[in-house]
Amino acid sequence: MFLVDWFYDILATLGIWQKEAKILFLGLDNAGKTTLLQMLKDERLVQHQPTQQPTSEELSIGRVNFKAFDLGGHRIARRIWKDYYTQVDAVIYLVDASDRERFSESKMELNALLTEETLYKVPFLILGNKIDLLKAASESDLIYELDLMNCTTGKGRVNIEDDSNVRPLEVFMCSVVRKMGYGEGFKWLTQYL
Ligand SMILES: Nc1nc2c(ncn2[C@@H]2O[C@H](COP(=O)(O)OP(=O)(O)O)[C@@H](O)[C@H]2O)c(=O)[nH]1
Ligand SMILES: [Mg+2]
Repeated sequence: MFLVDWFYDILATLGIWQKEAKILFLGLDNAGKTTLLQMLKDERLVQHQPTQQPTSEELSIGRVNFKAFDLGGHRIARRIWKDYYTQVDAVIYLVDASDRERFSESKMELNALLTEETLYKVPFLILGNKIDLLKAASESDLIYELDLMNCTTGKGRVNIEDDSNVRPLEVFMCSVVRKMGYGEGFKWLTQYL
């Protein structure tokens, strides 16, 4: 699954509805958010808006706007993305799967997001990044470490009723630098945009 497929998918999906989308990239520093944004930027003809805050970055592809923020320790950033995500359409949460020492910190930040009222029912794509590294956790390990055993809603096409109170959430393992895994995740996400 190449990024380009996802790109046309998302534009097709959004184009039909004439809809703009705001997608947040969140996660601890060092998770790979900047690298992923850079990847999206370099692979396509896109505009890159210079970032105003040192802890955030922004990118637009068509009518889809991506913003990335570092969580954990960056309390100023929190205020900024809270303003932004009153109308966010999806959250892509990155975790460094090779950094076991920070799993609990990442879990805390993720849990804070999942219980955030303004993000109620917003789809979450969790990316377990850096699986090219030997010490990277497996998908089931990561689901356990992040306490998501009862939260995942299923890969593939899963219809979730609007009135069901269920938030689409899945975990996909990836390696941003190897360009693998995240395309599947994006594709999964587009069905909920
Ligand atoms: N081995 C490996 N390193 C990665 C991967 N993705 C990002 N990195 C590295 O992780 C570090 C932090 O990445 P960065 O994108 O700056 O993380 P951010 O703080 O979330 O924006 C950088 O040195 C990246 O090169 C990956 O898939 N595998
Ligand atoms: Mg960064």
